[in-house]
Amino acid sequence: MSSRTARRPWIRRLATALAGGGLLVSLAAPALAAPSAPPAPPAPTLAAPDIPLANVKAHLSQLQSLATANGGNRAHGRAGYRASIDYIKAKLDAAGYTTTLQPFTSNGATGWNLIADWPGGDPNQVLMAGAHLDSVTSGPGINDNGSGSAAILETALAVSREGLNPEQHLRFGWWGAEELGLVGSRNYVNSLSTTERAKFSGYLNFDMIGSPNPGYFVYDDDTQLEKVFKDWYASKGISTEIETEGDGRSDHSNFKNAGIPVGGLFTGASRTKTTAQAQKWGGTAGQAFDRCYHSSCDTTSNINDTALDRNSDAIAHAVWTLGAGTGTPPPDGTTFENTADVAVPDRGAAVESPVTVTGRTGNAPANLQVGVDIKHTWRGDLVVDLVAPDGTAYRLKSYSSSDSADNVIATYTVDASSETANGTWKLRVQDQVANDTGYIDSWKLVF
Ligand code: DTR
Ligand code: CA
Ligand code: ZN
Ligand code: ZN
Repeated sequence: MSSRTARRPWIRRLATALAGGGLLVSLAAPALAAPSAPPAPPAPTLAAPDIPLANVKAHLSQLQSLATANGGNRAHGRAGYRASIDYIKAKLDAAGYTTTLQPFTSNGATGWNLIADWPGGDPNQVLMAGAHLDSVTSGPGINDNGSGSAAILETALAVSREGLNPEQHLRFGWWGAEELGLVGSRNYVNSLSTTERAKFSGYLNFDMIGSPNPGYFVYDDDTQLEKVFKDWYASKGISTEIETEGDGRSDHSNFKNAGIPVGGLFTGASRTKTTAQAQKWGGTAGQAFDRCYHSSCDTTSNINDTALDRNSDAIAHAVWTLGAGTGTPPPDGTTFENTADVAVPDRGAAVESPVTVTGRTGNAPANLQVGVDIKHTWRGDLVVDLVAPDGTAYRLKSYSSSDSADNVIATYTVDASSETANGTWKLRVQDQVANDTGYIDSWKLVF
């Protein structure tokens, strides 16, 4: 399984569901075939809550006030930017996030990125949503990019309100100095080690998502991330187009260049809406998506509420859907084995052979392979269970009065996805009928 695929447990969960979870038996010989379990339904993911437009707009009003109180903008190196960062950081600290201010210098001035981690989730599966918080010097930058900044802030606050406990680790970022050339996000990506970059399952970018004459554009850089947004919009009866302004136009480019899957949404800037686009989206053909792009009129009146509301809800949907993962790493063939012989008392108490699993993350897979080698005459006497570290027993083989063949040499498939992978697993064997004897020769777990 490619490392890229490994970053997306949600693909594997679907594949597992299609393959059918539950206990399947493939035996070396002779066949003890068990009926294959019906395909298990995909695990239901939690539905995201509605993101209240009023809350998002309240953040925009705050950002507008901060610009007005600080020279009319929130640009890199200006007081309005630092005031914007402090506003957002205070909201996140109060909501239980672990926040970090990451300073950097550009054009001789200090800027900051704000990184907010939601505690929990698999540290090896990081899903990040980001938006640049800086404006140009000519205006308050409410659509560009208060809109993206406010929408991901309110999504982060919704995660806290809901007490979401996603499988993946959620991280949010607000970037400085995007308008100077994607500077802040480049500083952040450059600060990540190769190992840290490999832990990202995706980066979602939101730069201008409330344009007054909006289009509905979806980044087409990564097909899975694109699909999450396109399917959501389709479910609302809204058609979308791919964002065609090309790479390098916003902060996702730095993540993409680092090999991280990226996605995002955009409602348009200075380009002109076509007649065809106006027919499907409404608005005014022949007019720019945002006539106040990089201008002093990019104020709170430069927002289309419907577009901002829809995109805020689409962001929450993506975070809930993509973050839910299963936290179960994909099968990689790692094997843990015990070859010590353990005698099985004739018509006696059950015996156990332990295997200690270490170094795994998250849960055991839905198709955990259990290789068993038990030397025993008239194997029908035997009952064989796999016991998880928490004591949960999974029946591998039941007693059979008619199975007179010798030895149990078999591979069983167990849906152990609800079990923590690390810990001491046991093979439990009991001989329930007198006069045939044997022993556990070896057994193993293959992840
Ligand atoms: N560079 C962004 C605006 C922008 C222009 N084209 C795109 C495409 C995708 C995202 C953003 C943009 C800015 O001025 O901040
Ligand atoms: Ca909403
Ligand atoms: Zn801009
Ligand atoms: Zn922007």
